[in-house]
Amino acid sequence: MDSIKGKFHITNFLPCLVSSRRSDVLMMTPWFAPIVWDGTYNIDILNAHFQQRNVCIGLTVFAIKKYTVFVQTFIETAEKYFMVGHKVNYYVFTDRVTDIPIMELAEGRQMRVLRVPAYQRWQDVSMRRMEMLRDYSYQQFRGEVDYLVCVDVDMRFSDEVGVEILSDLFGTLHPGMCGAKREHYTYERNPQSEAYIPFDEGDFYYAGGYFGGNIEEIYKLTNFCHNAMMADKDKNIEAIWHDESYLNKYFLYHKPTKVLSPEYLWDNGFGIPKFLKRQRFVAVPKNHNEIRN
Ligand code: 2GW
Ligand code: MN
Repeated sequence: MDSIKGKFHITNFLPCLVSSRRSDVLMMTPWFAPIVWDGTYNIDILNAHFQQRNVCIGLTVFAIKKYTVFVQTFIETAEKYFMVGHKVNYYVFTDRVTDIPIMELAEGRQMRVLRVPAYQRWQDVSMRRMEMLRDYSYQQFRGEVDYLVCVDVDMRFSDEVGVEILSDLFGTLHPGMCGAKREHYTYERNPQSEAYIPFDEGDFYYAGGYFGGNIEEIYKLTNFCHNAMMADKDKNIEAIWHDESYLNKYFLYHKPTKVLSPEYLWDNGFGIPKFLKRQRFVAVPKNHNEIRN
């Protein structure tokens, strides 16, 4: 009777389990990590799960020199959309402590301003984030939060980002590179570099501006990236996309346990393709001349 529709046939499951699927996008990596898209998860189940564990989530950003101008919008929009209903610690790394606005936060949410040095070269400003994240993971984050979400500051939240993203180690598909052929990924191609990835390797191209995981995993990731950058520096090499290149190298041999779709890191300069049902975290347009000099 049930010869074709066996016990595990999809029609035997509850509608809410079956509806958590998308047929237009890749939903799982070949190593069985979920790729998080709108319509692929049940947020009520996940909220209950993480609430029960009473998790605290750390959100880290760097606002060095003129990038302090981005902090207000970043935090305001995070208050509205980031992990609402869960415990959140914002960690703002800056060299200009007095430029960071004092903001009123919802209950269960706190902000810590961490004073750090400002490197002269912008490439170093970007890359040294790895070293500082490593050091603070060990010294401070370990005792304060369960997960870290590490992002660029020139961004605003414009839709929900919740516990569906949490996993031991996660990366995000780069909005400009999803759908590109592997050989066109802008990995570092110099074999002398610690970030080198050959043309016939690599799964996805991950964005430098959005990764996370538990503290232990973020410690390992940032430690690897920083050490690789220092080894290259000794050889007078710098990878093509700085920290992003080293991050991609790390993820090649340490597969993320979850991958976030570009919903989680979008730039409206790319338009809004059909598969993109939500833009949860988008780049704030910036006047490069004014802000970077
Ligand atoms: C200054 C001049 C030029 C470039 C960056 C900066 C700068 C960056 C700065 O003066 N102050 C500062 O705090 N930053 C921090 O570095 C800030 O958190 C910013 O979001 C982050 C990355 O710089 P950003 O956002 O200007 O560069 P994007 O959006 O092109 O970043 C992508 O590529 C980078 C590597 O080149 C990183 O991998 C980054 O994560 C990517 O999103
Ligand atoms: Mn950015």
